[in-house]
Amino acid sequence: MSRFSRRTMIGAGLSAVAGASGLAIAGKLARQHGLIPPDSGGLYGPGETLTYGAQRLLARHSLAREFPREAISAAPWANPTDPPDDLFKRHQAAGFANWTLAVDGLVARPVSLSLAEIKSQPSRSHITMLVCEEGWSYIAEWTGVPLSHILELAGAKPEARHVVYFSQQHGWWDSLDMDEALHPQTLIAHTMNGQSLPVGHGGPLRMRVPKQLGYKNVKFVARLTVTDDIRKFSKGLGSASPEFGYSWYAGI
Ligand SMILES: Nc1nc2c(c(=O)[nH]1)N[C@H]1C(S)=C(S)[C@@H](COP(=O)(O)O)O[C@H]1N2
Ligand SMILES: [Mo]
Repeated sequence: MSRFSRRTMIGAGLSAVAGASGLAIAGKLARQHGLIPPDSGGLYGPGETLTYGAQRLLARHSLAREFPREAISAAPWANPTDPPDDLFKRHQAAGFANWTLAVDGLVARPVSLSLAEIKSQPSRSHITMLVCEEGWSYIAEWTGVPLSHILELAGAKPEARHVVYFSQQHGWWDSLDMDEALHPQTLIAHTMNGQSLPVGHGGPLRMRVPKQLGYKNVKFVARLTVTDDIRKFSKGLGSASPEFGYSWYAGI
């Protein structure tokens, strides 16, 4: 049986058993295939497992829709964020010349890359929609370094299971599984519509993961940690978002 039809069957199986004999069985099937999201406990846990499991089996290698240049939103409105702290303001005043992206954890070569070094890496662009769960969305051209390239540069180890990313803004962090981290459209974005990424949209560096909702697209990213144990971060839910009731997996 081909990989694809096998996946389709497992995915269809997940949805079917969810309806027929309850979420417990779907959860068991998902577990057998290693498809348990970090926020699988609690009231919404079985539903989270089902969504994540079915999506990862059926759609893991699909691309987010890319749009023609004419579709770029004229004046994208930046979602409000808390006012930046003093350290951020100092970086901003220095034109982010001293901004660094640290890469550590399960890597052969921990690195700390300056913004200039990031900008000199091979880049990729895509015109995609940023989708906020609260309804406001916009289309922009994003340019950045594929996260896969950064992981290769640092030498992510084979036992890596998640990439955790931290904002310089207190309280904002999230994670991706390795499939999503290595997805060709997942970028550490430094440029938006051909200009340095504005602070309002997360400059100087943000995670741009078009296959997930807006909140996974963390702004002001300063550190990446590669791990085989996502549960040891904070409350063990894989991100700050589930601590506030949002799903860890926010695939679209
Ligand atoms: N550090 C940080 N990252 C963040 C946020 C934030 O408040 N702080 N908001 C998130 C949410 S909820 C959304 S929808 C998008 C909004 O991105 P935009 O301002 O480019 O529209 O950024 C996400 N990343
Ligand atoms: Mo959002």
